[in-house]
Formats: sequence, structure tokens, C-alpha cells
Amino acid sequence: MSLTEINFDGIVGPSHNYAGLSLGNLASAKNANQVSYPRAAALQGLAKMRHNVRLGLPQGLLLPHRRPDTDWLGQLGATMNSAAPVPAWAMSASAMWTANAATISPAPDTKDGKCHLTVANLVTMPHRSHEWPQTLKQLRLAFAHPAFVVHGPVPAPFGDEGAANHMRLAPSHGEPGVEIFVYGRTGGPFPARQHRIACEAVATHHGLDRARTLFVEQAEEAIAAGAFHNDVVAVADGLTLFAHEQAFVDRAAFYADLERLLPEIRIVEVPAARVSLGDAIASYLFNAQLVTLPSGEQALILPSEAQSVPSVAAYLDDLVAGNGPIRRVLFVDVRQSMANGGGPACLRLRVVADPATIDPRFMLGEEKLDWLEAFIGAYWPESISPSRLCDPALHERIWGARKALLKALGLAGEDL
Ligand code: SUG
Repeated sequence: MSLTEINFDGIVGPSHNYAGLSLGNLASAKNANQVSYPRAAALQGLAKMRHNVRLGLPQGLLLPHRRPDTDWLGQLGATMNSAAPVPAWAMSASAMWTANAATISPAPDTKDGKCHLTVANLVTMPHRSHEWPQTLKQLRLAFAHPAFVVHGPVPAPFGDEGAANHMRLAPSHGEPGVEIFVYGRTGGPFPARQHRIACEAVATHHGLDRARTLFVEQAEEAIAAGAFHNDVVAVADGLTLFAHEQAFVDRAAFYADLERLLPEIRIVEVPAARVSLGDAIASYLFNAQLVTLPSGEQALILPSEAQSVPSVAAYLDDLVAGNGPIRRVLFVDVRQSMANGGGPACLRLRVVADPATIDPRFMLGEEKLDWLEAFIGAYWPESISPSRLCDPALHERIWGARKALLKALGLAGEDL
């Protein structure tokens, strides 16, 4: 088995819209009720995947969910004619942010030597709380090989938002690492979405060695400034942790634990004096894909917005000019997703696995990207204005688009 990191990006669904549903996510609030462009959003997502494929990084996909989710509405005794915001909750394309799909512990970290996945319950936000059943079905299909164990969600009320609040540091993808679970207790005016009890449940179900597992509290000031997930203020890859100075409650203790467990660790901390929390969140500097390229170099794949925040642009110039571990900085345009608070790192779920063990219908190369581009160009709505969210003709169109996509991917016969 040759273990490598595969990024599973969510295809942006045809119902992509801006409904201002996520308290504490500043972009979601700011862009509430804007007209959305689902076709452009999905094409931007595919272009990011292509960018990464061309860097030599293995790439997978996860599917948009069925929206509006009439099964869930039925459980609530509601319909798309119910009072706001229920219809918007049922229409959200939020499953595109697959960093929130699940938490992954690669095989070298677990007691039984299998890769464990726990689907995230996403209970804090109503529009995300009904993602997990459809996500779980996809995970059970894509990772049906005996190399994986797929777990159901941690029970409510203990919020779990998946890999967005989880980091792994290891000398290489295939060697045992240190897993870090980041939870919140308070977020000032905003909810702390990740509960410590949920982190501990996932670590237990995954059979992690507690001596190499850290539970770290996210700083209240970070959540209050708009870091609704840890991946808005920190990211890790290989032996590099890239984090904002104000990301954690007790950074000294956290860094000391890391240095004890991984003496070769490289901590790249961005001082608040260089980039304020506000600038870090506005630019999504940390919501980058930090990747190890086939050459062994580390690169940061950032949203293009990061270039237009002066403190961040200046910091990035110095970062690559210095002799730290991050050697390259690359930019991708995911503006439609960014306007809902989803940067490059939100759009992907990292799984360390042998690509041969994945259901090939969930893997991607340039050829599949070519036809997916054409397919989305033909089927995805060009725009959605807030006044159309409850329009039955729009619902028919997006159900049809998803159905056709499943068929084209060879998944029509599956219960998805
Ligand atoms: O959960 N936005 C998502 C963004 C998720 C970003 N993911 C990571 N950081 N990993 C959220 O807040 C906005 C939907 C709306 O307002 O229409 C939304 O759900």
C-alpha cells in the first residue's frame, strides 16, 4: 500500500446561494441576499481542482446534496412554503465545504491500522445539521474498501464540524503522526461550533494513541473575530504548523507539547503585529491548502483575496523570501465560495490513503474535469436571486441537474 494525501473537493451544488445563515461567519452575513452564480461557483471549484491536479496532487470529489432537502423538511413537518428561514435551510449548498464532511485519522495513527472517518454532525447551524445522512452515504460508498472504517456522527448536542477543526502533523503522510483536535468553549457573541466532548469521542472511535493526541482550545477572541472554524486561523501539513499568534488559548503549552512529540516540528507563527486577526480573517490567509508537492517542497494555495490585503501581501512576500519550510505561494479564484466564508481549505477533505482503495467514481483527473466543466456549463443555473429560492421551477431544475450528474458519474443506481 502506498499512502498519499488525496484532496476530496465538494462539487458546488446547483442551489448555491447567499442566505446569511451562519452567525459568526462574517462573509456569510455580509453577502446575505446577494444574487449567487452557481455555474460560476462550480466552475471555479473545478478550476481549483485542475490547478492542484497539475501540481501532481491526487484529487477526488464529493457530490452536491439533494436540495431542497424535502425528506428533512418532511421530518420537520415543513415545506418550501413554510416561513423563513426554513426554506433557505433546506436549499443551502453548504455540503460543498467538505472540510466539514468528516474527521479523518489515517491508518498509521490508529490501533487497528485502518483509516477511520467520522461523519460530522454539524448540529450548530440548522442549514448544515441535515448534511450528515447524505454525506455518510457517500463516504460509505467512496471508502467501502476494508482499508477504511466509516463511523456515524457523534450524538447531539456535542457539535462536531469535522476536519476543519482537526490537524495532523507527521514526518510523511504514511508515518504515524500527532493528531490535534481544536475545540471552542466560548466565542463571545458567536457560537463555538466544536465541542471538546465530540473531539474526544472521535479520538476514541478512531483508536488513536492518546499520548500522541492533543486537544487544544481555540481562543475566544479568534471566534469572536470571525474564525468560526480553526482552519480560518491555522493549517498544518507534514511537519509544518502555520498559525496566527491569537489562534489558541494557550499557545505556549500547545507548542511545547508539539516540540516534545515532534522535535523536528516547524512552527510558522504569524504575529498579530504583522497581520491582525481581522486581516487574517478578511484575507483567509490561513484557509489555504498547505501541501507537499511531489518535489518535496511545501506550497500554500491561497484565495486570490489574500493578495489584496496589504499586510498579508507583504507578509507572504517575506515568507517565501525567507528560508522557512513554505517555499511557494499560489493563488486560486474561488470568489463565489469565499463570499459565503469558504476558502480553498474549506472546499477539500484530506484523506491519506492508497488511491487504489478508493471507489474510482470519486476520483478525478483532467479528462473527467473536462467533461464535468462542459456538464456544469449545460446544467447548473447561471444565477439565483433570493426571490427565487422558493420557486418550484428552480427546484425541478436543480433536482434534474443533480440526477443527471449522478448518472454521468455512474452513480445513478446508488442510494445517494
Ligand atoms: O459553515 N458557510 C459555511 C462555510 C464553511 C467554511 N468551512 C470551513 N471553514 N472549513 C459555514 O459557515 C453560509 C451559508 C449561507 O449563509 O447561505 C455557510 O454555511
